Amino acid sequence: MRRLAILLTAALLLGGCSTTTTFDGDGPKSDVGIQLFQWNWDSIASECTEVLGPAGIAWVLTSPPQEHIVGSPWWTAYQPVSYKVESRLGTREQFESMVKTCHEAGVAIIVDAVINHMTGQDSDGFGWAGTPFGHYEYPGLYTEKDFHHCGLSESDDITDYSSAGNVQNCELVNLADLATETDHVQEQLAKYLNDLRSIGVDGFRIDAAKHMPASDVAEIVERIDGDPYIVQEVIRSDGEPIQPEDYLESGDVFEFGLAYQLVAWMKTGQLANIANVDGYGFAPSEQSRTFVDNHDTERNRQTLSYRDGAKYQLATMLLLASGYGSPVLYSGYAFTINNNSLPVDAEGAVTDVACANFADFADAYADGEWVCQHRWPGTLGMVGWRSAVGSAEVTDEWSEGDAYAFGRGSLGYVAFNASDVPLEHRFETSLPAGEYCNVVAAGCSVVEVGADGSFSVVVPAWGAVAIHVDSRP
Ligand code: ARE
Ligand code: CA
Repeated sequence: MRRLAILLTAALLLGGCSTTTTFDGDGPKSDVGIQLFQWNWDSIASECTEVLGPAGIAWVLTSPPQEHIVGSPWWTAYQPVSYKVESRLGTREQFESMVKTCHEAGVAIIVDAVINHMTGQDSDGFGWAGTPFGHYEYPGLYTEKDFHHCGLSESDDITDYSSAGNVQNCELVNLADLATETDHVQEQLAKYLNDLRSIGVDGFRIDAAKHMPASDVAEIVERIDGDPYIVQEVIRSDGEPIQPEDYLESGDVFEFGLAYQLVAWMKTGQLANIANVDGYGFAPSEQSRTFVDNHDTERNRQTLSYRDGAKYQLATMLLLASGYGSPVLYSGYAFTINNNSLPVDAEGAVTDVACANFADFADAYADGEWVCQHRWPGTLGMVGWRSAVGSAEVTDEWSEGDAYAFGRGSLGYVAFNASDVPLEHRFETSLPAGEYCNVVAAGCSVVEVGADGSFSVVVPAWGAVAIHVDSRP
């Protein structure tokens, strides 16, 4: 697996960001992924065709596709009842059709794999597809003996994140904890993941990886057919014995540390820190998946989110411009209360996505409205910018106060302004003279680069101006 991960990374690095990856789908791609949180399969399929493929986005991370408990909150998806590909996001047929459509659009499919646990339900019930289950009984899959009972607290729940044994053998919020070290459990998990592979799934997010020993994850990943892409959720928290670095053998990791730093940098205006992340103790760049927010952090408010409007957009643009790691965008629905607002029909199935119209960052979103922040002009513009500059070195760096700007050689230049006041400045660049489009503004607003490579522009408050050689009027 390590070799495969390195091969994929090498493919990305060698050709820079605009390389064709080793994923099944063909076509020009960036190294950028996107989490489409709780988007149903039909909606993901059309987004691949209409937006993601044309924008050069490499892959979509879907919400968990397996049968789950019945109930209204979004998090029912994280309580597996069986491994039938049948959920409120769609049927197996719809899932298959999504994979095919996305591949045709050149977009790979990465699935959120919930493999640490089953449900957290103390009473028996039936899953979304009608399968009966008990807390420690899943017909045809698992019985009592296949679960951990850590015996370290009265409820068997995790009580101490400073103890690896507690974190890995006790129950995460009452979720029946699979004995992932056993042959039987690993075999059932491999059957599920290989079923998805047979449909064409390109890779997996390993949910709650921290709650399984890295060696268990490695053994499970080893059982997956072919060369799936792997990205693991191991939340970085100070003082804990289990850290993302422990899991690099099985694949990439999400770097939560950078998401937290982005909040700090947006406050202090120290955007230039992104160019020098060496001292922060982040995962190695080539195995780090960077992000501004995900479905958990937009709820626990530990990161920026769509609610932060222009600041959120600025952080996303900064991440997309950075050579550290590979970004994963996030797109979900508006909510005020964690458990509420997922738009569903009378049966509880998630309805098709209709994106909110984007006019202004000051816009408020009604609960249940699909924000579609990935369609904001700054985000799509910077995905294109990232593809255009590839692996070119950072040049012509400039920073003053809350502003920060840099070029990527003769291919592109970007200026950020993390303040309430517009910034007028003449930027020195290594770009060829001529007219360029500011790709982060809607339409093409023209920027004129002079014979000496400089251009003068007003960078909006909490905004950016970005130009590159592939986007000229
Ligand atoms: C729900 C209810 C619970 C109930 C349970 C069982 O909220 O009250 O007991 O069901 O019935 C999601 C939701 C949970 C939900 C769960 C199951 O967020 O609220 O529980 O689904 O339906 C830790 C883990 C990390 C995990 C976060 C949330 O380490 O892996 O907690 N993140 C993933 C997903 C979640 C998902 C799960 C795992 C479970 O992204 O969306 O939960 O599949 C420190 C530590 C972190 C720790 C964090 C929070 O920062 O360093 O490791 O994260 O605290 O405790
Ligand atoms: Ca566990």
